[in-house]
Amino acid sequence: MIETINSSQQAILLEDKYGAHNYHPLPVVLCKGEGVFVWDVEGKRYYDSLSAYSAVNQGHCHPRIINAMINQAKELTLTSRAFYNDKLGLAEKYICETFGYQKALFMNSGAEANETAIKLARKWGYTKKGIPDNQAVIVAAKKNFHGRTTAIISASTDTDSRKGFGPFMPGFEIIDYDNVEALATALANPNVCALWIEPIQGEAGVFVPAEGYLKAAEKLCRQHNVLLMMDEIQTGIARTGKMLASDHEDVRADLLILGKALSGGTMPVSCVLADDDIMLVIKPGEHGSTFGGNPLAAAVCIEALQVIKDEKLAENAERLGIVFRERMQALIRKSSLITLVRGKGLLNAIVINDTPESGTAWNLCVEFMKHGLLAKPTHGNIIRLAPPLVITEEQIHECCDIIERCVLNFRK
Ligand code: IF1
Repeated sequence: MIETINSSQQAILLEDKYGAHNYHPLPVVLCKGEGVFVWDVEGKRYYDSLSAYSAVNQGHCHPRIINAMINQAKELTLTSRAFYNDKLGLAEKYICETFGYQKALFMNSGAEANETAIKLARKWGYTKKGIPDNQAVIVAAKKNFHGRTTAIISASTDTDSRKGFGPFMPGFEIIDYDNVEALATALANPNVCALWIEPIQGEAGVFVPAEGYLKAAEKLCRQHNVLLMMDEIQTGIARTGKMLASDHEDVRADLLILGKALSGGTMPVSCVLADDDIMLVIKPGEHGSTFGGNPLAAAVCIEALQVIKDEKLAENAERLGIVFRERMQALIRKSSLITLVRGKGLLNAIVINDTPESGTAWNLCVEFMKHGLLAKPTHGNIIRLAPPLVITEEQIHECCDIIERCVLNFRK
């Protein structure tokens, strides 16, 4: 007989007993989501200010996306790519036209999309740039986050992501982020096939590079015949106030990597976009996955992107991001607990005036939770604040009121 969860404590105990301990969640057990709100098992409502790390940009359980999912699920969910299906081509066309590329390769998780991009870049390096076999180098940035597979963590500089998981994959050179000189030096190596960066480093703590960095990176890539691989899995799909964070500098990646909100947080859908001269280096049978490009994901992806456009969520993120940062700047003037706020659109972070090890950011997030707002620290003393993009101005002020009340009343 299947048990039902009757209390948060019961759910936590079950996970502790039967689940891997690979996370340390805030002590809240959610059972319902709708728009900007989530509810715990006891019926308490919270503002979701994390959006599952920008996977729920369209809001929890968006009716149009859920209906698209239900309708397709009743027809056909999975064929494998051994056969065609009647939805994938529509999704490939839709996403190519949305972002301005010739080809799309659908996968599932963001990590899989990054792995796909690595393989595309390397194969392009060997077959088009003439890099000697197995000598291809991909340049990545310190403090990057691109996923948790063993190849991806081979390019990570984060101890928690790497410790105990070696040996690591060769072929990555790590340089300072937001440093054009370091870029110029690294990309001059003729064996470099790609530069792999996030337009804003999310997990590192919402690090926004200096104005012009992305444009300089694009220029240096063109100059050295290096592919620009842009990981927009967290920053894309309207999160930063434009359809892509790259759009703020009018930068066009050679390999555009998307995930998370591609499905509105309903199921794993990711995608790599590129033009023919890059995408077609992978031949039939050389790459793929069981669920990659399944008809359910295809139908959901089209609707999830259409909602972003129809509801003008990028414009809303741009406008309310300014409101949010102005409120936080005002709070900084009133409290020494927060040292700064940074971000673009509705991808923001506040930096807490205490050491990462102090636990202050965590304790502040627990206070937020008690007052009806869910957020979680990233890297110790930085709290990311990223609500669903459907949030209204009145609701963003309510969130800021909660943050302000907790900060001004916080006692260590
Ligand atoms: C976790 C972090 C965020 C991403 C970027 C690729 C991926 C992610 C820019 C991989 C995924 C998620 C993973 C999730 C928590 C969250 C996260 F804290 F891990 F680092 F957002 F910052 N590129 N980020 O942000 O996509 O394979 O997960 O679909 O691992 O705990 P994925």
